[in-house]
Order: sequence, then C-alpha cells, then structure tokens
Amino acid sequence: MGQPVGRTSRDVVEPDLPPGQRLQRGWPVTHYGPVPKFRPERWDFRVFGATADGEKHAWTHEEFSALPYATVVADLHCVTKFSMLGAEWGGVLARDLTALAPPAPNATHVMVWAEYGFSSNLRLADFLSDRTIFATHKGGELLTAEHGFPLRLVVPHLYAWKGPKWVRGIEYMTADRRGFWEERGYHNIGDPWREQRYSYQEEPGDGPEL
Ligand SMILES: Nc1nc2c(c(=O)[nH]1)N[C@H]1C(S)=C(S)[C@@H](COP(=O)(O)O)O[C@H]1N2
Ligand SMILES: [Mo]
Repeated sequence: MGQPVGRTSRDVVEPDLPPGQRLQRGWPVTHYGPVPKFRPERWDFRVFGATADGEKHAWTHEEFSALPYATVVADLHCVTKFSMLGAEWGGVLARDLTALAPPAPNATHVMVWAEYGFSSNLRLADFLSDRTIFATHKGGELLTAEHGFPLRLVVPHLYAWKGPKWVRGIEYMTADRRGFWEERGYHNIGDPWREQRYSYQEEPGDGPEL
C-alpha cells in the first residue's frame, strides 16, 4: 500500500492489518476439538462431488507428497481479532490440485473437509484464487500437529477459519452449503477487509438461508 500524503519518516508505520485486527507476536493455536493423530497408512486426500469426470479422486499420503511444491507468503487473520503477518506457507496450490481433478462446469462452491467432520465452504473463485494453498510447511519447516500437520488449507484473503487444519478433501458443489462455523454464527464469505465476521452481517446473496 502506498504511503499517505504527509506521512514523515518519523511516523510509526503500522503493518497492513484489516479493520479491527491487532498484531499477534508468536503463533497461537486456535481450533475447536482435539488434535487428530496422523496415521499415514490411513490418510488419504479425496476430491469428490461435482467433478468434471463424475469420478472420485484420491491420493495416498505418499502420492500427495509428490505433487508440485509451491510457496505463498500470506497473513492469517483470526476472527477473534488477532493477525499473524508474513508467514511463508509451502505446499500444493489449490489451482494445481484442481487441475488434476477439475470441477464440473456447473460447480460453484467447494466444501473443504477436515478430520472429525470439520468443514468450511468457499466460493469456487475464492478457492481457486492464485494464492490458496494446501500447506504442509510453514517457514520451511513441516507443520506441527497442533497447526494442522500433515495438511491445512490457507486462503490468504479470507478469515482463517476458512482454512481447515487436518484437511482431508474437497467436495465440489453445484449450490452453496454452510460449513461448520458458517452454520454457527460466522459469515458465509468471511472477507476480513470488509469485516465480514458474523452471519447477521450477511446481505442477500452472501449465503444460503440460515
Ligand atoms: N480443523 C480445524 N481447522 C481450523 C479450525 C478448527 O476449529 N478446526 N479453526 C480455524 C481458526 S478459527 C483459525 S484462527 C486457524 C488457526 O490456526 P492456527 O491454530 O495454526 O493458528 O485455524 C482454522 N482451522
Ligand atoms: Mo480463528
């Protein structure tokens, strides 16, 4: 972002925080429920629902680990108002994964599924943003269990609950459906720059009836 006219070098330059957010030093752990145990032999990543070929697709952990690796520098904005800035995430871009198992032409939304049935819904365009990444690494190191090992989604331009930790698959949908937090009072879209925190702020067209 450009510097406002009149700012001098002595002014404290605040980092680029969305409205109502404050900077968090360190990296807190935030989630609902227990941390799942990773069992590589039982783990798979599935793409199902409205796929282009009508088939389900699945990758073992070994196969998933061989997919093209990319990095994205992105911030994490928790709806409870802390933000972590400038993390480098490494993993598989949502776009690259989707190219291997594309959606049907009439797919409009994605449900992202994680362990224990946790889910979050996204518009297909948000999911396919060029910086959405299924992260295995942060800062060049493997994720820790509490931060989502072996895989978490990061959607840089939305609140962090839109990025499930311990993600296990995606479901292409031909109509929108609410995920776990979106059913429980959080905004269906979740854009931090528009401060879309709660479902009562939704406008017609932002999401399915509650
Ligand atoms: N599976 C799962 N993923 C989740 C959550 C959750 O409750 N379950 N919480 C989300 C929320 S609200 C936030 S802020 C981030 C926190 O990620 P962190 O613990 O790595 O900081 O994870 C997101 N992913
Ligand atoms: Mo959060």
